Amino acid sequence: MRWTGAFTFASGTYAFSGNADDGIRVFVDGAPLYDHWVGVSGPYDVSRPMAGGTHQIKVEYNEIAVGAHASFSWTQTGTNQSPVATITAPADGTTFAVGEVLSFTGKATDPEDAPTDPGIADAQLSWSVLLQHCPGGGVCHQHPVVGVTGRSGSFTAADHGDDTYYDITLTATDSGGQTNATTRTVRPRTAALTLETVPPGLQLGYVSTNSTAPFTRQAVVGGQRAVAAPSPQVIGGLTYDFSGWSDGGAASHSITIGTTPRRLVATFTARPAPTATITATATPTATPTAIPTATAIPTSTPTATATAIPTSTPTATATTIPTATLIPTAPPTPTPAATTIPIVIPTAIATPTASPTSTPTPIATATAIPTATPIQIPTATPPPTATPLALTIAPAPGGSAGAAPAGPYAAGQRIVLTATPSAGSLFLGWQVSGSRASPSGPPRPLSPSRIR
Ligand SMILES: [Ca+2]
Repeated sequence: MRWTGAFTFASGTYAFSGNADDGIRVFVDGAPLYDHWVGVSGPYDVSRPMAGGTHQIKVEYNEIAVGAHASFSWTQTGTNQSPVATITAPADGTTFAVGEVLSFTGKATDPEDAPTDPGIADAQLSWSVLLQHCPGGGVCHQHPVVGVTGRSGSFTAADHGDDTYYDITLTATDSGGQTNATTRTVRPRTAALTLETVPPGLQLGYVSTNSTAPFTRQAVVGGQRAVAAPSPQVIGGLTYDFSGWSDGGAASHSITIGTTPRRLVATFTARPAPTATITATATPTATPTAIPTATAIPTSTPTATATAIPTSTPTATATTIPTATLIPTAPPTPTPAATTIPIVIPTAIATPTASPTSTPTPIATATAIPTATPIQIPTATPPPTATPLALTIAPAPGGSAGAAPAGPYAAGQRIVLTATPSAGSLFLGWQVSGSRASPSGPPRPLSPSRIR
């Protein structure tokens, strides 16, 4: 007798149990769960984890004699716990050099499947080895190296350049599909490689990158590394040609990285400097640097004599032009002709007569620097300008006078005045009155006079 069916299970641990008076056997997904095919089974009970999902259950019954009964059932008894994977080799801290064989071993226990060593079956253990490459210590990318199943495996460390390491990962999977993974990182052993140039400061190549020497790189022991001396090179206006490496290698050659620090020197030879004559084609336009003026320190009090400089200009006061007065006389003379009298402007009028009204200030003082500082001479005061003269003509009764010419009048200028007597009047002359400016007081009146 056989019963089969597909059933959905939640992930967890299950107790499978039943009873049979004769033989019985149970399969889960084709794998035996319980097998008592011959004889009387009686009650049975099996506990195991089940992964979540659909599983095929098959129960077969073997009737032998007398009565016949068989039963089978299951119940979930708990959640499935994950296995615990452990890498036993290589040990933590293990390093490698290029070409070395790295072996790895591991195991896994599981609370439900195999709680004690040797743990779960080899087929439940899988390994992956990744080469991590992080150029310049930056972002890493991965290269798969190994993918195996079982308790152990090995691989040979490759020469993949500097900035590399291996991640060895063991993943354990229990019968319920729960997994657990652990990783061992294995880093390379390195040695310092210093590249120098003579003279220093020239470019050298390491692997595929040129850098200014000297510089040091941490290279993986056992690796082959390319070094190069580009030639020619120009630095500081001079051209350098490669001369030789300290290890005798060609300009570009490979070296094997040893276990100790190493120093490699590339020597360059400078070509003779050019001897071209330089001809100036332009006149320097730089502005000369100002030379500070030394300040002379007087050693004695200056004895310069002060020069009296007028600080104010005398004010010239114009002399009032005499006023003509027509003096009538009798008897009238028929049709008198107009009489003209030339007046000459005196030149003395424009001459300042006043004296300076303030005390002269000495130029030189105690701050004068006798040897270097020039004495500043005040600008000469322009000569006083004559104030324009005022000339008014007031005709006396008995005649009329022509208008006076417009001023101002220059010294020595001739001014013509006209006077016309009216009928019955006789021109006798001009009567002059006025005043002259005084430098020390009010204008002084002129003595009246008559001019014919
Ligand atoms: Ca488990």
